[in-house]
Amino acid sequence: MTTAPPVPQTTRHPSPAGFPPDFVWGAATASYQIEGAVSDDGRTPSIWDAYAAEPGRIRNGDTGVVACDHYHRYREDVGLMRDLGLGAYRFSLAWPRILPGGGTRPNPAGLGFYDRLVDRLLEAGITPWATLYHWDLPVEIEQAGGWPDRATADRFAEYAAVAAAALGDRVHHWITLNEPWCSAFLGYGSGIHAPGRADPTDALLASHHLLLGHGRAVEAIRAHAPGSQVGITLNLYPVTPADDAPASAALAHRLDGLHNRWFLDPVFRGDYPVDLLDDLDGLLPGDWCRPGDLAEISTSLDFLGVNYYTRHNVRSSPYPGVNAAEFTHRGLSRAANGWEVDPDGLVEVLTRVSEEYTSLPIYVTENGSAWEDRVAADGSVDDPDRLGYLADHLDACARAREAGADVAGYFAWSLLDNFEWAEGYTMRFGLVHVDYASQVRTVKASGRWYAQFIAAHRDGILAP
Ligand code: IFM
Repeated sequence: MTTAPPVPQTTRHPSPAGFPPDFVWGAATASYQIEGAVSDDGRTPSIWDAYAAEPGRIRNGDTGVVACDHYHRYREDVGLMRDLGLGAYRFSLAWPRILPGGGTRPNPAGLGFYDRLVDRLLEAGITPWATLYHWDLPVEIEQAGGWPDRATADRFAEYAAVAAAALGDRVHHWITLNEPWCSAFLGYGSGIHAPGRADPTDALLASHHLLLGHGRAVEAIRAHAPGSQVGITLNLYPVTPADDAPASAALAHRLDGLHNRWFLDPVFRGDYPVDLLDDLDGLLPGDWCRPGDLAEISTSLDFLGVNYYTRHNVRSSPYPGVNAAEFTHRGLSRAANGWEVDPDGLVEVLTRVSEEYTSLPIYVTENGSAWEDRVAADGSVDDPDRLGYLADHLDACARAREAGADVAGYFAWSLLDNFEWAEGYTMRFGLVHVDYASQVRTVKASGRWYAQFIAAHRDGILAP
């Protein structure tokens, strides 16, 4: 990275001085999205292997069979992180590598990969942040009922104990779940994510059991990796009415309930939102939430992880059912996947969480954008839109800090271009471009800018 870093083409120019000396600068990935090597060293299929193999599920029939081949190229990838100056790397563990077949017997070869990765990170001076569940449930556990089945919370706690016992001597930052809203509502509600089931009761039960598993996993991590920092990552959105109609305001409140409060309230207040419980009456069986569940779910944490991408603007429409909500846009620029670029929404989310829910440190554990990158003849990738998005959202973090939110770190999504779930390889979020045919990595202009920003922050701290 010797060429001059680019200048963000954006109205906002965040200053490294807007962040405290111990601010954590990172990037994030997830196992199925980058690792490949789906049959190596005893790994068995997850629900994403099964789902991706079903015709018509994923754009272009893409799968994670090879992905970024990170399983074999992790040394090179850690080298890229070191060159970028990252202080932390957030990755996820593949459950079926560690406990193949959804069983209880740890797989030394699967754990060995994460051993090597963690050791390499530490040698490079990069702090490992491990996420236990970024969506790769072993297929056998899905066949036994999956997340709608309460027993899956127990399986998850067992897995957490194994992972923490194996890695907890070196991994001191743990995230239990990534975006349980997606696991529950996309995986079991709309079916556009694995395992592809579409039943509202299953989705709600899945959400409760994911949260129960989270609470139990926190305790398992604390038992096996004492002294660790433990948190959960939620994907949060401001939900804003798009017009002045009272029905739109009511709809926005309801969707805010399903997206945000359904997870924030039980984790931080030990209760589900009453308005939603009224709304969902009849969808849930009588014993879905048992005595003691909410106490487990609201066990104390060390931090909250927030993933932020965009805002939901919604207005009420005259149509019934799911069509009653019409999602609109504010006329802001839109990324390749259609998501509006709305950094003010990040300020709103961070300040809301810190004012209404928790005084714990908040880490932005994912934030990023997909654009149609072009590789120039000289091999470089100039990505001014991603760079502008990054600069604007770092500025949003600084603004949220000024407003009083304890934003303690930022992880760009993503380190590498990768398998974007139902969109396959069509959406590129990386700071580093991946040529999937050759597996050549190229740091994009946004990555070079991020490296420069991190270095300027460090140099500001070191300056006398
Ligand atoms: O790629 C995903 C990631 O796995 C979870 N959060 C959102 C990202 C972009 O869609």
